[in-house]
Amino acid sequence: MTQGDGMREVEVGLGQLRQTLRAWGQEHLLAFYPELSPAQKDALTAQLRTIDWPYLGELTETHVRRKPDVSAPEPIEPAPYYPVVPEDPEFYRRARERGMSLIRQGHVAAFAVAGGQGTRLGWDDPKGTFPATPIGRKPLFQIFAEQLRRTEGLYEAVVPWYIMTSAANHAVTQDFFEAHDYFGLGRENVTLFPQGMMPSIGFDGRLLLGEKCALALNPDGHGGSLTALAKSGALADMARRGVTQISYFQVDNPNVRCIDPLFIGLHVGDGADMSSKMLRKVSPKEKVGVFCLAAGKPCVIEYSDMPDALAEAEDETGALKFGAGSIAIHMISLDFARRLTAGKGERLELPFHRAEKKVPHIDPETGDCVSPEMPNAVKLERFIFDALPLARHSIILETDRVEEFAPIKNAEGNDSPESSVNLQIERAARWLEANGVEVPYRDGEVDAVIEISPLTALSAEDLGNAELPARIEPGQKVLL
Ligand code: UD2
Repeated sequence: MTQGDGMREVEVGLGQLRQTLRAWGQEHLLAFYPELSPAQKDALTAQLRTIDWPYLGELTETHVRRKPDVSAPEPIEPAPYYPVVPEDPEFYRRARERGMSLIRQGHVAAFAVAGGQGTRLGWDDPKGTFPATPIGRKPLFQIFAEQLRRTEGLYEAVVPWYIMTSAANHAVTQDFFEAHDYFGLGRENVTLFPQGMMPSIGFDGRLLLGEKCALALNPDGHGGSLTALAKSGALADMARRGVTQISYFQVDNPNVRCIDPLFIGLHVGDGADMSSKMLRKVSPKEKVGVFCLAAGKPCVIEYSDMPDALAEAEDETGALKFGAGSIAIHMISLDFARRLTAGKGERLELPFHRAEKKVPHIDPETGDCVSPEMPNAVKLERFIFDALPLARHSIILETDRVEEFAPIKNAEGNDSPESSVNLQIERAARWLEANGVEVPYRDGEVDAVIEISPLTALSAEDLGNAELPARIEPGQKVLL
């Protein structure tokens, strides 16, 4: 093919593209085309050609021009769950054994979603690199990696780890793992892949240019992780390794038990497709989704969509009626993930949620960079918990807040680095006390700074194998 032919082909292609854009009211996206370099022209047209315009047009109608209906489904009831204190300890013991056996046979993989933008925390690097522990200041990724290393040692099995990043943080995350030699897990057992992106849509239905040669995009939500697992080849890799169960968690919670034999055992024993951990909400307004049964099907209603009347309703004991908070920890069977993603690509049947955001963009008339002070666009995201109603069976396991939930989301106050450190110390103190170690308290708070490495213990029970002091002195710093 001569250069001239090639050029003509590009121009013809461009004419068609322009027509398509015009038909969808998006011709402004080519406003700066004439002034772009050849490489930029290619990049922009390639990006625009990947868009499924009829689908996006439909979403714009239902989610941007109109607001999707987020009223609570009816009839709605609280979802049943396995309590943290077992009614039948023998049942839990057998479940734990089952979980342990699955880990030992290499049937369990870990999966962290780490594609979020971490804006609230004010940490520009990937959230997983945030120094989270009280003394060692270990990054979140290292905490999870060390948990997996200890699990692998205890069970003499590999636990492959999959990490979903986003276009914005993939390269930095990859470099971080390289620089730390994959924290000793073996690079062949750690797979990083970026999640999908969605165009951010202006309130008038027009897409925004992030640069003159590129759309403004946003990550497609952790619900996009199912598609990303499939597209990246991670599901196929799991199948090749004999993995049958995926242990899903968020990057922001240093106390998460990445691999929990009891949870795995209950989920598999009940033949569940997808299961969840929950804890009792501390207040009606706590920012966690709530597990419900909607017309008999399990679902999570996100905190922002929960009507006050339901959030505040009490049961006959005076406890919150809808008090089962989701802490975004799930078991997902590989079969279920494959079923949901088979042949569907972007049309995964999880709904999109609308979030109104301030999206910086290029003004198509003036070419100026605009940083809006008020929300100007809709970001569309999918949530992983919307897969729950699609599961043929699903269980919920209650857990203990101190044991498993110390999230880092905000720069200060609730769910901040400081509140997380306090919870990590409280948990470490509990584990020590469970093993007969005396821990000092002042005004009801642990009067020491204690950190237990995941390489030392994964639970109070596991800590029993370590060499421990008889007591901790007031004000002491203890790193075990
Ligand atoms: C999430 C849950 C909330 C509760 C809480 C517990 C949602 C919508 N809400 O609230 O119900 O369970 O967590 O801590 O999930 N992420 C991606 N890609 C994305 C978006 C997010 O990987 O496109 C990851 C992100 O890196 C983080 C996690 O998902 O690990 C949570 O995201 P979030 O901070 O947006 O959710 P949050 O804290 O409002």
